[in-house]
Amino acid sequence: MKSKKPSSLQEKEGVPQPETTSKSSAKKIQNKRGKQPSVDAFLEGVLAGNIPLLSRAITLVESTNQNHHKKANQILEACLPYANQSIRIGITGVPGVGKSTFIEAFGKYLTSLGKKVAVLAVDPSSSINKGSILGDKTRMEELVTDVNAFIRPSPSGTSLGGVAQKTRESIILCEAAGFDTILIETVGVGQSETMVHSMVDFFLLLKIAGAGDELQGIKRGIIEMADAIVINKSDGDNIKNTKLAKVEFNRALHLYPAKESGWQPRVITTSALKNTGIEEVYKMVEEYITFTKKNHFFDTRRNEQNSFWLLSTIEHNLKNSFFKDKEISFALIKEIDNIKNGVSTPFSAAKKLLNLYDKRS
Ligand SMILES: Nc1nc2c(ncn2[C@@H]2O[C@H](COP(=O)(O)OP(=O)(O)O)[C@@H](O)[C@H]2O)c(=O)[nH]1
Ligand SMILES: [Mg+2]
Repeated sequence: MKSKKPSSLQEKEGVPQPETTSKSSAKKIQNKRGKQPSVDAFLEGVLAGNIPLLSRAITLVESTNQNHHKKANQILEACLPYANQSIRIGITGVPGVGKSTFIEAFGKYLTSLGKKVAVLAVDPSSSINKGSILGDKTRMEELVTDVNAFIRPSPSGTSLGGVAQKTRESIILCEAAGFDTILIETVGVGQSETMVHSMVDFFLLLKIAGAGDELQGIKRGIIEMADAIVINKSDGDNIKNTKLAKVEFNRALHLYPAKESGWQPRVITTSALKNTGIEEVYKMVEEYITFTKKNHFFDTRRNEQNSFWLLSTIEHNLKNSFFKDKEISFALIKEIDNIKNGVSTPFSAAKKLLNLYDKRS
């Protein structure tokens, strides 16, 4: 939504604005925020763990405005030397399984150990169903107010790849801001688990006990990615069922090929609501980190992930810069016509356009 009046709220253009913003409170925020800080000021703020500045840096990352992008990239680059020092944990599971409640319990446990926890999300549905973010925050009532926790809802975007890219970049900012544990929530929709898996050290699948065949309805690929299956809602009348499910999952997991990490995935029962099993999950994650650091899988995988990020960022940026170029767009339309009229082939047209792009850049 574009504002016609000039605004001192610099990150407005290219950032989806809530429709219900009250004009007077918007004015107050604008006055408070003033002009957009410089890259150096952003860096200083992020490194000092300044939450408002961290949030604004993430907003720049999420923005579709080219100027914001440029600045975001400069901030990210400057933050890189300070990133990479955290443990990144991915949490997936179908809606209603208790991810947000689990993150509240797990996050609170982590901050009680003196850790700083950032909660990010990759939720391709959240841009359509914005209400879910609000629901999540109310499930994280205590974590939201915890000074050692930072919760950021899923960025909106048209493509899952775009959403994931923004979350990846936000990880770097959060790490530079001193967050040592990054939790990334995702729903079992589309390929979002694969995306999250490509940016975390430990991948946790949340489940609830079903009736009978526990593996039914779970995509095989997700089980293969999981380093642990946590059967949640193990409380009240459900304890017996979760115990049975645990036995069955353990048996099933042994049928899967060994993981590259050498880690044997575990099954743990929890009640996020009653706060049981949470410590056990953390101890397991710690054990995994020690294990994979010792056998060098941890670093190998991070390096692989970094190469993947590098390549996908190049791809993303090249594509953007190519298609956003006005001269290219004009020439592209012409070439499409040429192909239609049999004057040119797709290959020679592509070559011509790429040559034109080369000359311009
Ligand atoms: N009994 C019980 N209910 C839970 C537990 N964890 C979550 N819930 C409930 O399950 C519902 C969905 O939880 P939520 O955290 O929003 O799930 P999400 O959609 O996966 O994020 C809520 O009503 C929670 O109170 C648990 O351990 N035990
Ligand atoms: Mg949730």
